[in-house]
Amino acid sequence: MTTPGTVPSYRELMERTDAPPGSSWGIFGKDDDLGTLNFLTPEHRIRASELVRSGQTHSLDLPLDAFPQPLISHRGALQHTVFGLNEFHRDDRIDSLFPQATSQIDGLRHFGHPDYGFYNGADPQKLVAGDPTLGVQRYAEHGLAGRGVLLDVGRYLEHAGDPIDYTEPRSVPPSVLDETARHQGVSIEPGDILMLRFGWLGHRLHQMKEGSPAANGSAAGVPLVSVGLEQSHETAAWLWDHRVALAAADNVALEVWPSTESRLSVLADTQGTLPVSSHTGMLHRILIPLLGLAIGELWQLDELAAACVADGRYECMVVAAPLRLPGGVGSPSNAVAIR
Ligand code: UVW
Repeated sequence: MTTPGTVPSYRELMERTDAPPGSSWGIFGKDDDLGTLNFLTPEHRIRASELVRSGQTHSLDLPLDAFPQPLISHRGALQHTVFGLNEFHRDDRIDSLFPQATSQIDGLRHFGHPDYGFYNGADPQKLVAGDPTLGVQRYAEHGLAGRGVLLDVGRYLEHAGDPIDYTEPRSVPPSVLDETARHQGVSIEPGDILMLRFGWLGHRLHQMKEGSPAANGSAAGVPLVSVGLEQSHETAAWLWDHRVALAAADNVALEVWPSTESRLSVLADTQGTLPVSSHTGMLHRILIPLLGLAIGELWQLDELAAACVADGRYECMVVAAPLRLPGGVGSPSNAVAIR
């Protein structure tokens, strides 16, 4: 197993001939199914625990029923039934739970690369219910706790006189992440849980409260648009070279959505063997199957951001408890920041 200090750079990954170029396959072991969570070691957890000062906690999850009209149309609203076996007892059941309908963590079977397949060459036949291969349960088993760093990109861009227009897709290049970190006086360390606040979710929730049809996104026939990370190898390099263990954001896909302006293409696109879809050009196709990056989406970061702004401290301990669902594709994140 490679230790974080000895992992190759993204440039070196791109030069690989023993595995797909740009992939981390085999770097953490030939049968690895944890990916970048390998960067989160016991030493990191101990260091993260030392960041706890006030003991104040901030939930990073939305309520499970936050979107009665789904943001992504195929991920419908859950049905929650509460029943009792007698007058003095209650039990409950959830039907139609789409684990990625609200604040979530994407596991490593969520995306494959059209030319190279799934992370570490996993057999796609095994990526079914009942088989644990690349399942999100691995994150639960490994334990997801470490140093969280918040980059408040939305606030920084506002300060820089270039505020985000949430009605447009906007690509945020890695240079803006560097500028934000510099502005906040914080650095990204190997094994970090990176949290990017664009302000998108707060805007969305506000729209929902106001009853705007745009708030229901694709469910209302309104195109879903979101600010997010630029779809480029430079972004992938930035995340990998910083040894980010998990990258989460308060938007719908971590990256900009939709991916219509993306420069990323795969051989299958250019050879015409893959129909154009909403996944064409997505950074997900590099981050998850090639790098093995754990991704968080729709994380609720506004409250945490307010606390960080108040005392100028943008690092904390983050603990997340994804479901131990064997073969799960994604999971509610169940994440909490402790400061
Ligand atoms: C999108 O495809 C928008 O994001 P995800 O499937 O990762 O939730």
